[in-house]
Amino acid sequence: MANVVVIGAQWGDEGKGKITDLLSRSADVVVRYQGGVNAGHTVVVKDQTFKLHLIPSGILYPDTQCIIGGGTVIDPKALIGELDKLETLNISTRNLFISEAAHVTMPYHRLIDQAAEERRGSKKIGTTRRGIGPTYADKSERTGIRVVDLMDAGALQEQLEWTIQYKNVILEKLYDLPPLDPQAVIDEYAQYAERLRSHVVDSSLRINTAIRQRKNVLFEGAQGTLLDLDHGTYPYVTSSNPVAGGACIGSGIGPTVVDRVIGVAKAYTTRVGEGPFPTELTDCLGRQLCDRGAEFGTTTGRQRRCGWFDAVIGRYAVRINGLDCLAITKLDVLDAMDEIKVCVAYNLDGKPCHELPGSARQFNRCRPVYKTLPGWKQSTAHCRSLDDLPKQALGYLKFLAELMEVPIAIVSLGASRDQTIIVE
Ligand code: 2SA
Ligand code: MG
Repeated sequence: MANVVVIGAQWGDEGKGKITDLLSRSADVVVRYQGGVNAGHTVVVKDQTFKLHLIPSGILYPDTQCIIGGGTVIDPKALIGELDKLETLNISTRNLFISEAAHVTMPYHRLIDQAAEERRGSKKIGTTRRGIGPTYADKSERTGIRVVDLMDAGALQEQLEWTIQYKNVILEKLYDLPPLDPQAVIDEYAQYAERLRSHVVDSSLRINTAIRQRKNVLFEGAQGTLLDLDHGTYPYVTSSNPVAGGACIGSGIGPTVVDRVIGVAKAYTTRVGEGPFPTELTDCLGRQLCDRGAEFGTTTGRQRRCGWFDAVIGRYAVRINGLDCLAITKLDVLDAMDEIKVCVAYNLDGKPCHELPGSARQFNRCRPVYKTLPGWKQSTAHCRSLDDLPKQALGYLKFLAELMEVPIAIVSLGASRDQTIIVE
C-alpha cells in the first residue's frame, strides 16, 4: 500500500469516502489535507451509514490514526458535533489528531459566506455556506485564527477582540447584519478549545514520523480536481487545493514520499453548486441518474446536477494529479440505460476543443462531442470480478481507460464495502 493520495477526479462526490474507507483497511494513518465541513463523505458499513465532514474515513478502524492536517479549515462546533455523534455510535475517537496549524472557522466566516452568496444574486457560486471561502481568505490575508491560537486563551482573547471589531464593521456596514458580541464568541470558542485540546498535535511531525517508520499513510482528498482553487473552473471552485499536490502542502510532507496517486471518478458526472458543466443532462435522463444515484449533497442536501461521463475532464485530472490509476464508482447507476454517452471532446465556437478552456465563460460555451456505447440493461450490483460484468459494462470501462490512458484499479457497484471489484 505505501503512501497513497486519493483525490476526486471530477467536481467532488465521486465516492472517495467509500474508496478511502476500503484503502483505510491497510493504512496506519489517514490524513485529510484540505477543505473543511463543506465536505461530505458517506461510508456504509453493514447497515449503518456514516456521514463524515471533517473526520477522515479511517476513523471507523479502531487502530488507524486519523489526522486533520494543517491545510484544512476547522469549524470547532461542527467537529465536536461529529465527535459526539461517533462516540454515541461507540466509535472511538482517541486516534483522532488535529493539526495546530489548521485555521479555525469563526461565526463571522459563516455569516459572511452566507451574506456574500445572497449579494452575488445570479452570479452566486453555490457555496455550501459553511464559511470555507472567508476562512481561507483570512488565512491568505494573515488575519486568521489557527488551532494553536485557539488553544492559547491569552492569544485568542487578544486576536479575537481586534478581529471581531473589524468584522463587525463588515457585517453591519456592508451586509446590514447585527454585530457579534466579541466576549460571547471568545467564551464560546474557549469552551471548544477545552473539548478539542487533547487531540491537538504537530501533524506534520506525526505524519513524517509515521512515514520514516515505514507505516502506510493515506492522504484523503475532499471535493475534486475541477473544484481546485488553482486548477478548477474558477471562480466556481472551493478555496483550497483538492488536487494531489495539495496533499504535500496540507500535510507538510515532501512530494518524494508519495508512492501512488489514485483518482476517483463516477461512471457519470455530477456537480453541486453553480458553474459550467458541458455534459449536464437537464432532461429525464438527468433525473434518472439523480434518482438512481441518490444524488443529493451530503452536507447541504442540495440536489446535484447530473450528466454523462466527460473524458476531457478525466484526462485533465490525470494530468493535473499525475494519476497512476482510477477507481470508477457507481457503475451500477447506469444499469438501466439503453445507451450510454461519453464526452470525448468539445466543440467550442464551431471548432474542436480537446482540452479544458482557460475561462469559465469559454467553458460555458463548450458543447460535448459524444461517442455512444450500448447499455447492458441488467443489474451489476452483485458483480465481484470483471468476469462477472456484462460485456457492454466491461467495454464501457475499457473505453474509459483507453481515453484517459490510465488503468482502472477499482470498480464500485454500490455503497457497501463488498460491492467492489479490485482489478488484479
Ligand atoms: P465552498 O462551500 O466554498 O467550498 O463551495 C464552493 C464550491 O465547492 C463546491 N463544494 C462541493 N461540491 C461537491 N461536494 C461537496 N461536499 C458536499 C457533498 C456538498 C453538499 O459531499 O455533497 O452537501 O452540498 C462540496 N463542498 C464544496 C460547492 O458546491 C461550490 O460549488
Ligand atoms: Mg461528498
